[in-house]
Amino acid sequence: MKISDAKVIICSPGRNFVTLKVHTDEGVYGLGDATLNGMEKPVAEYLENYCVPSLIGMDPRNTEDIWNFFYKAPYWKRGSVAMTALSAIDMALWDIKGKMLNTPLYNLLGGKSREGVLVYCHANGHDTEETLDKAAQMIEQGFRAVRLQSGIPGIEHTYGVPRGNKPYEPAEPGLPLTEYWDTSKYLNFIPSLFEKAREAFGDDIHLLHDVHHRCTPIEAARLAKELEPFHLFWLEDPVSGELQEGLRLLRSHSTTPVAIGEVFNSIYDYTTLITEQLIDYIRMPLVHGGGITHLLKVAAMASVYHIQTGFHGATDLSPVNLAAAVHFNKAVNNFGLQEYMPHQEIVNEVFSTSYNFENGFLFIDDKPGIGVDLDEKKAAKYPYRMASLPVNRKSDGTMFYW
Ligand code: KDG
Ligand code: MG
Repeated sequence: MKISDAKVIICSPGRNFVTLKVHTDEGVYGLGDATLNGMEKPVAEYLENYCVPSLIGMDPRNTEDIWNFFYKAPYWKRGSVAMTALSAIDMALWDIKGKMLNTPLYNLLGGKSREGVLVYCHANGHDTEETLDKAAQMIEQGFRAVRLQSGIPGIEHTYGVPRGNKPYEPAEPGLPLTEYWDTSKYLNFIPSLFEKAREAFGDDIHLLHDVHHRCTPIEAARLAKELEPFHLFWLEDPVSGELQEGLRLLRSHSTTPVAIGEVFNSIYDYTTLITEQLIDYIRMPLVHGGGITHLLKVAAMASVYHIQTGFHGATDLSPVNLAAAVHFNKAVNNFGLQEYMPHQEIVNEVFSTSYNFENGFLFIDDKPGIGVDLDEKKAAKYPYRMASLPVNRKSDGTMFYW
């Protein structure tokens, strides 16, 4: 069996998605998500100009060797662009494997550890009242875990809170906008949001919060400590995780669980965090972290240290990634929680999916492989539109971290 062709499809039903479609000489094809928000074209170029020429002629069943061909063998390795491209290749090959063996992906990863995958949704409001109203609506819809993000008094616009009544979308058309940030205003406000949320929703609902890497280690330690009475399911990206040792400070001050790594792309980003048990959940998603082959290894290493999966799953990751993540989480023993924000309705015109939400959980059907398809004619109706994530400056103008 040989790979006969591989095509990169970029479409923009409501937002940009990059999909790799790998064809074989036996007529079976597989899909992989290659979407990297704001950097869609570089991934597409990397795939088309570097990966696809080598991929053609390879035996798609050799997922391990092909993964290492694109990771270990190149002199220049890693980075978000290259790893997203590799993730897409890997996902597409596992999709083909499932279709060839006529079995859903989760069966190839160890079978069922559970039927449904617990998910969390987003409640994003301009202020406390709106955030809690949205959380109440989500709980009404059946969600058992809700992430709360709110506008901060004194900060003009807070990342992740939709402008006006637009749907959630952190990338804006064109070049990056500048947003301004004030950590002390943020730190003074957030504990009160969670205090009110616990008063409103009681103790049974899981509450989460994303810091988006905005704190220094000592600021993050203060926040995690002040949030302790409200028993968060996790505090996400409290610091920039690239300084893994920075997490030691937070850990020594607080028992608030920590999730890190949606911007990571290798097991080597996690070694200190995992082996020193400085985190509780790995956020690195299949689409940016080297696909199923690599995440199986990261999850296995994490499980030795009692750390669970908590994959990134915002709407800028395509339905192909989400479906693959549900299979993965259904299978691995150390699944923790999956992020789930339903895509806009228009996305379903292009992608037909295999998962459904019920009572706080995502379920996946038993279609072979990943179970998602893409209608190329419909995709062509929605051409790529340039959009970028914002950049951040402190209120005095200093360029700031993501
Ligand atoms: O493209 C970036 C977004 O996916 C990200 O900022 C959303 O932080 C996010 C999250 O946790 O979903
Ligand atoms: Mg995040």
